[in-house]
Amino acid sequence: MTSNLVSRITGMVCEGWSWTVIALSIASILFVWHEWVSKKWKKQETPMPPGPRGLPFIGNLLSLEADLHLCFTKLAKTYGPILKLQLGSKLCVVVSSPLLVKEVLKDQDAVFANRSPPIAGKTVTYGGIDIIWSPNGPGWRTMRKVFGQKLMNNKSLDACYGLRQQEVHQMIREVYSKIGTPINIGEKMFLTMLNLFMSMLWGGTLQGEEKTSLGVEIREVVAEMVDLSLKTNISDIFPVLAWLDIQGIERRGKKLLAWMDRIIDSVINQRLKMDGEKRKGKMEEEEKKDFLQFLLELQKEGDVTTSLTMIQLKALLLDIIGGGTDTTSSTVEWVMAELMQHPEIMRKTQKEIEEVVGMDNLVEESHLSRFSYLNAIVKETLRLHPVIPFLVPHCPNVSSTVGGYTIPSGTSVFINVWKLHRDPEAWEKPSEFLPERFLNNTEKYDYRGNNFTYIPFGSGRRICAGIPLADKMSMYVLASLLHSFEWKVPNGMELDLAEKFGIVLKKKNPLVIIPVPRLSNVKLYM
Ligand code: HEM
Ligand SMILES: *[C@@H]1O[C@H](CO)[C@@H](O)[C@H](O)[C@H]1NC(C)=O
Ligand SMILES: *[C@@H]1O[C@H](CO)[C@@H](O)[C@H](O)[C@H]1NC(C)=O
Ligand SMILES: *[C@@H]1O[C@H](CO)[C@@H](O)[C@H](O)[C@H]1NC(C)=O
Ligand SMILES: *[C@@H]1O[C@H](CO)[C@@H](O)[C@H](O)[C@H]1NC(C)=O
Ligand SMILES: CC(=O)N[C@H]1CO[C@H](CO)[C@@H](O)[C@@H]1O
Repeated sequence: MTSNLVSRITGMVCEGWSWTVIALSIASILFVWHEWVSKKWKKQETPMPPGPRGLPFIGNLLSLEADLHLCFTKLAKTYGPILKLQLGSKLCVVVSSPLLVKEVLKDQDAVFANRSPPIAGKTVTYGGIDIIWSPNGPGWRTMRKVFGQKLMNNKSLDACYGLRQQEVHQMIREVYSKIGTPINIGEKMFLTMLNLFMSMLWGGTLQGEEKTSLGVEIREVVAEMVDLSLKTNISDIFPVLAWLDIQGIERRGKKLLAWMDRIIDSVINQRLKMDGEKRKGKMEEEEKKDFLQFLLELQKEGDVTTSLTMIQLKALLLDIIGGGTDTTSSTVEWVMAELMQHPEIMRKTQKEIEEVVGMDNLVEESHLSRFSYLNAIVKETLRLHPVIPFLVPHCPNVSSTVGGYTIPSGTSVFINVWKLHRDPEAWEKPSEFLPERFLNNTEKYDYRGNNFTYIPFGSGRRICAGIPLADKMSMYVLASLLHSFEWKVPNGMELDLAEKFGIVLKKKNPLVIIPVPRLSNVKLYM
């Protein structure tokens, strides 16, 4: 009886328990449901950016035009300053107003300072461990630090001035030998800049025959790498298919890297051998120092905050060639093209150079800071023709919000610099070439990306790492071309400024013009 009662009571208690459990379960389900619904609502509060409707699977792939900068600008007219495009399974967002660009490159700089490297880029840079493609992390920070503090400072740059001077004089000699015949300026500048970089990187080692033959080999590899990276690549858009490597981009990239790697290895080994011999022989003298020398000395010091692995060192050398050659040579070509269209501006800058240098000398780098008009011309040229028109795409490492829209992590974010630079709200007569607008505004518009209406080198922590060198090299080469020669248009040739989109914004039709000597002292050309 008692046991019966006990069991009844425990039964009731248990029943009570089970009711509690059920009630609790219902409550928690309601709670989870509520959370889910409110999250959904929250999601609707920050929707994805607007954009053209795409087809299933391929997205907006077919609606893109070849000239992406024009296409993006047109789309921005319809969808506003932030819009999305689905390219296969890749989500891209294009941002094109100063305010939103500031949100990406300044307010949320750390989050957006990552990359989503294309397969070709990754393959030719030892798996994307270089400065350009590394994510925002310790490896990237060390390499940037070494690059910025050890290579791009005044002392290191001055130490290899002799190497630059030698190459610029060589260029003047070569142009002089072509007097009266048409020269393809873009092609000539590409070779000039490549020679300049190779000289600065490891030119201290190589002389004569060896230098020439290595130059030819590297030129071929770099040209092929550039060519490869301009290919639209199916694997990037459909990563599912990447393992097939349908276009052979990965295979070709690997072959090119192996080739380049062999060249760099042989240069480094030669340098290490030379150093050993030198230490055995005479005391080390302060001679023309190149970048390789700086980097190897840094490694010998063994400071942990600046020590690179050998593979990082090699990737850095490759970045300098890859990031510097095409950009600086295209800049020079665009400046020359604009000056050919504006003879009065050409005359005015030649007069400025003449007043500083005279007619009995060649231009030296120490003159550059006094060419304020030429400086304004380069700035205005980079405004109208920013040679990297969308920056290198940025990529958020976490889902974030820009302009009230959600940008999922892993999205490729394109900054439409081309459009910012022609925004009628920021620029008077935006499509006219008026270098004067930069003359009295040196602190307002520099290359540091402080004003989001003018960012030819980007802004924030991912800003171009080579600005001091880019500035020096393009000014030095330009001033030399303008001081030593007059330039004429070949008979029957039309000048134009049509643009062709690529990672680097190039002239659609190459600038071909004829040099005429300007200096009376022929010895200066020898
Ligand atoms: C007129 C010439 C040049 C222009 C217009 C230019 C422009 C740029 C731009 C727009 C970026 C991307 C910035 C971003 O992603 O937000 C960049 C990155 C970079 N540039 Fe340049 N550049 C030039 C010359 C050079 C030179 C001469 C070098 C090397 C000596 C160089 C080295 C680099 C490197 C290493 C990066 C990657 C930085 C990073 O991702 O952290 N650039 N450049
Ligand atoms: C994203 O980057 C930021 C800034 O570097 C960092 O604080 C954060 O931990 C990163 N988040 C993830 C998920 O990696
Ligand atoms: C490097 O030189 C330039 C001009 O020659 C000068 O404006 C700049 O302040 C110098 N930078 C440093 C860190 O000395
Ligand atoms: C940036 O330049 C624009 C003119 O183009 C000017 O109105 C604006 O005040 C500048 N912003 C800053 C922060 O200097
Ligand atoms: C720039 O300033 C100088 C004097 O400082 C003046 O003569 C010149 O007219 C100004 N140029 C422009 C475009 O404002
Ligand atoms: C659209 C696109 O992502 N294109 C990439 C395809 O791959 C090449 C190299 O193979 C990249 O450089 C392109 O950016």
